[in-house]
Amino acid sequence: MRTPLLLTLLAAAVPTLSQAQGYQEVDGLIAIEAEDFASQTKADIRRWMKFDASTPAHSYADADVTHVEGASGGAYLEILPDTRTNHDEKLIHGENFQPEPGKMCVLTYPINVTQTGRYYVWGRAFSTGPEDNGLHVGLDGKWPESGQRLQLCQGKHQWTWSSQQRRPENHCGTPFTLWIDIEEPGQHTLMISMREDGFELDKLVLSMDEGYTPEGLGPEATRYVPAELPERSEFKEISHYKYIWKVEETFKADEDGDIPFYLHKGKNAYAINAAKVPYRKGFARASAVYGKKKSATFDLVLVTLAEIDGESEYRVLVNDKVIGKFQNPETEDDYSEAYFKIKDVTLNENDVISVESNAHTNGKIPEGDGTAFSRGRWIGVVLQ
Ligand SMILES: [Ca+2]
Ligand SMILES: [Ca+2]
Ligand SMILES: [Ca+2]
Ligand SMILES: [Ca+2]
Repeated sequence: MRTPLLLTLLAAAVPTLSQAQGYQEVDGLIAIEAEDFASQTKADIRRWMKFDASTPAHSYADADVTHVEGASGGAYLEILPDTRTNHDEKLIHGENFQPEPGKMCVLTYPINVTQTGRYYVWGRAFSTGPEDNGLHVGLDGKWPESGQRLQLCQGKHQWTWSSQQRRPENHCGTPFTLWIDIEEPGQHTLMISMREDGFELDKLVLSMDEGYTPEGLGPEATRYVPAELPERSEFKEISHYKYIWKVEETFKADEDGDIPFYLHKGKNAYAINAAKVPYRKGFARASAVYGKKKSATFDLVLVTLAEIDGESEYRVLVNDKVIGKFQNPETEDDYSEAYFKIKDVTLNENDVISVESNAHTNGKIPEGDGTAFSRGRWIGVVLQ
């Protein structure tokens, strides 16, 4: 029986990939959209929140407006609420300030690297005050000193790149002083965590090149994009099976009969050469042996190819006894698969399953002095 149209459409849909695809190092560089993180934890006191053009106004403490304009990918993150925006507001460790990395607002990003070594970490941030410009960076659950206290001093009130570490002797940091060392190739987890609330992060760049400074929106995110997977090209509407017996692999065409099958290689189908007039009268046959298997009961599905030239007939036999007769439907889609199910077929060891088909013309397609013939094509038998 043909699967209803709706099911056919559903079956053709390809499931989408999960959102968190991860990032790939390309020529010593990894670029990450901050808002496309894989996970956020330790977010009960402060939280990274995503802002884009569709974000409604929020009701958390905050000293500045949103800065979607100029954000890479049209989105960024901010840690809210922001209750320390200047030196007059109380500094509360573990609430609006967190000197220790990995304690608050921890985000993860899966990254894959082929090149090992030192990666300078750049953040693209928007700072509007002295207390919204610190961040910690870690790797694989560890927070090395070299990744702590990313600091932005210059470039206030605009999206600005920084790879500067805040140090006791230099609060504003100096360029190229914040980095992560990656010692093993392969999969890692980049992590960031809060130092100061109100921090706004748009993008991260990890670069092995010490002379490299991102500009503007920075390089395009180096997302890991997996290769296309092949979709199934035959037995398309078979939703489940125990065995698929393809003609070429399993069915032996009968060589003693008057009408032989040949293998139509392009379609992996058995077919009758209906160009030969004697082959237009009668059935060709091919058989398969169930083999040394336990007796079992299946739904058997014969899979044929419908043809525009005619509606071939089919017969399915077990040990020479006919158990099903079918005729292809009319079609305008040449070689589209048709499915004929016989329920509850019990097969025993060494039973012989045969399929027969014939050539047929529906008189619609002119050819030479007459009309074209379908070739009784079929591609196999499915046992469910
Ligand atoms: Ca804000
Ligand atoms: Ca703050
Ligand atoms: Ca802010
Ligand atoms: Ca962004």
